[in-house]
Amino acid sequence: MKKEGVFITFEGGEGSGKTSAINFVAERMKKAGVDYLLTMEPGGTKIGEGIRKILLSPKSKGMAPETELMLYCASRSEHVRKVIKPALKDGKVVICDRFDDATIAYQGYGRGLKLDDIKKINSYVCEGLKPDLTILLDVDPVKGLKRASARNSKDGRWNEGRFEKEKIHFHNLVREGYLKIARSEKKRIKVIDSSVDLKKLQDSVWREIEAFLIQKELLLPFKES
Ligand code: Z5A
Repeated sequence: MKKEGVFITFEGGEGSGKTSAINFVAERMKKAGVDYLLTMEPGGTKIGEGIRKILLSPKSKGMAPETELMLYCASRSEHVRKVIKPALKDGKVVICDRFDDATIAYQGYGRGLKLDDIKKINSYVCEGLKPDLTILLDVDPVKGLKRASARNSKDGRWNEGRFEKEKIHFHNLVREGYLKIARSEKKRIKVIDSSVDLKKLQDSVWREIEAFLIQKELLLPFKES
């Protein structure tokens, strides 16, 4: 029987460097022959992609926070059952750009919905699945939003999403929320300062992931020849 895989999530505010760090980690894992799957939330399935469009569209301005919560969780329900659990069963290292901590940080600390309600819904939706390791990239939202906006202009993504349009106060609440979650789960969540330059950030992230994969016997320790 195949050994169960591991579930690694990336969290952090807008422009904190999740995508850049995940792509770097994927390159390293590919070179090392690790069997991995990259995925993201909201999204990761056909239904999830449809929900993502609704959630991030500026046309959804004014959506009730409770509706927003249910849509993120509906996307997650599909994702857990159809993609994440089967991949873990198949022995893969699953790397997911945002997961349940994002709902606590954004809909809980950011929008002010009750944390206990969110935890109950998350637990129902995830059927007990929790990340084995979470990398939280922490950066001042002013800096993160500047990076995201520079990237959007470069890529021709002129239309900012619904969350990028939120006031800085909202992004500060989300950041504080993430840091509170991290303080309560120090073993699972590794906080990495993402205000440093990109190369430094990618190296720090890889060091955490490499150590974790070696500990789980999914990667052989590198030996100098
Ligand atoms: N959301 C929610 O509310 N509830 C939930 O349950 C879930 C999500 C799951 C998804 O948006 C939104 O949904 C998200 C939270 C909410 N909204 N917000 N805010 P998304 O998937 O479209 O976007 P995102 O997750 O926020 O990611 P992002 O904006 O694409 O940022 P990123 O992936 O963290 O950053 P990046 O693309 O790697 O970097 C951005 C740019 O900065 C890029 O040009 C990089 O080259 C540059 N960069 C990155 N790091 C550095 C450093 N260290 N130095 C210099 N430049 C850097």
